Amino acid sequence: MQLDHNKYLKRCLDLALRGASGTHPNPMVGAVIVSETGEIIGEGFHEVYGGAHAEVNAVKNAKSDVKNSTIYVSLEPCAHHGKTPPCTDLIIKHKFKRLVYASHDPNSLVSGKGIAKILSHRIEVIGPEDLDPEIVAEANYLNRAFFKILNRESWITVKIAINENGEMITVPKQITNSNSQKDVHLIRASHQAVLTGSGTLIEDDPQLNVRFSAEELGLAQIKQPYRMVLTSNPKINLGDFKISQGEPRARLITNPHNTLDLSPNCQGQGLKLKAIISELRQEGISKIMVEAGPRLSSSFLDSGLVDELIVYQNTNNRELIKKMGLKLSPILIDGKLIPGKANERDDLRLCYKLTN
Ligand code: AOF
Ligand code: ZN
Repeated sequence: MQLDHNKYLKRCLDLALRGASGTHPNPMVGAVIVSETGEIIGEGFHEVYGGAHAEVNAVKNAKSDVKNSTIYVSLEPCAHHGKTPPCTDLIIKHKFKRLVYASHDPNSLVSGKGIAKILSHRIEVIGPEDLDPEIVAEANYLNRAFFKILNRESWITVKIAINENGEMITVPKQITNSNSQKDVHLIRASHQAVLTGSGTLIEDDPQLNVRFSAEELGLAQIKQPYRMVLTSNPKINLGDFKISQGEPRARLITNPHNTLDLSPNCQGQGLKLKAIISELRQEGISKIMVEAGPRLSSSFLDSGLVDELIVYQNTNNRELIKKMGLKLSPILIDGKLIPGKANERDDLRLCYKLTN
């Protein structure tokens, strides 16, 4: 029987997304075990950093013998002894007939290493080169932050919301559509830290945490992001604001000499933001969402540090984006626009990829 690779890999990607909160800096990975007759007999995903890999969970959850079945994985199975034993050994041990995987794992501990071993055990391997480029692009897109962070860099997402006049709205409570709020909370949950400025802190008193349940967001669990306020104002006391409530404790980031100038045209400010991001990276914080007012958001955009800009717009009028004067290019995968999840009614969510 000819198996529909796209169908099972799509399922892998859906499963992988359930691990969007708490797996970082590991990738999101899903695995599906399919019998010779095309029945799904096991499913699993990487649920938490340091925990079992997707393949291990799929084998553990299998409802019948996996021998001679096909294992679909969204990412090349690992070949190293890390926090868990190599998944390639598991595939060999259980005598799978075939492995189908959608993305190469550029991690030098993994890349290509396990595939040769699997082939030497006469297990058929179908990799990205043999698959539909669209599903491969989707799998690569899912782990875009992981791929960048492997190169000792950070991933930065800036989120803004604009009203029908193209003016920026700083907090999601001002967006009428509750789907946008849910979306924002999902994005917070999938980042390690949410960063804002003191302007937003004072004006909006935001909490910047995730207040939807894991179930509501379609996640296995929620890891609350670190919350950080960037300011040059030494008088700010976080205890005066809602952000001081809850865990993990919010933190103030100031320049030691209080010379942090975040105005968009301030010369050299990009460097200061770079220094802050690189310090956070050294602490292991490498996936950061900026949810701030126009000044800090613009500073980040000017700094060249931003990987993705997400704009929520409560009208379907793309002209407004142009009015904002932003020089942006939409996310393109193999020439196709990936607009992100469209919201119900009149809210529009636009994702712009700003780095390669
Ligand atoms: C897989 N399946 O589900 C995941 C993989 O520290 P460890 O042992 O968890 O290994 C982490 C590395 O393993 C990670 O950097 C990536 O290269 C790979 N992740 N591989 O076969 C999975 N999460
Ligand atoms: Zn593994």
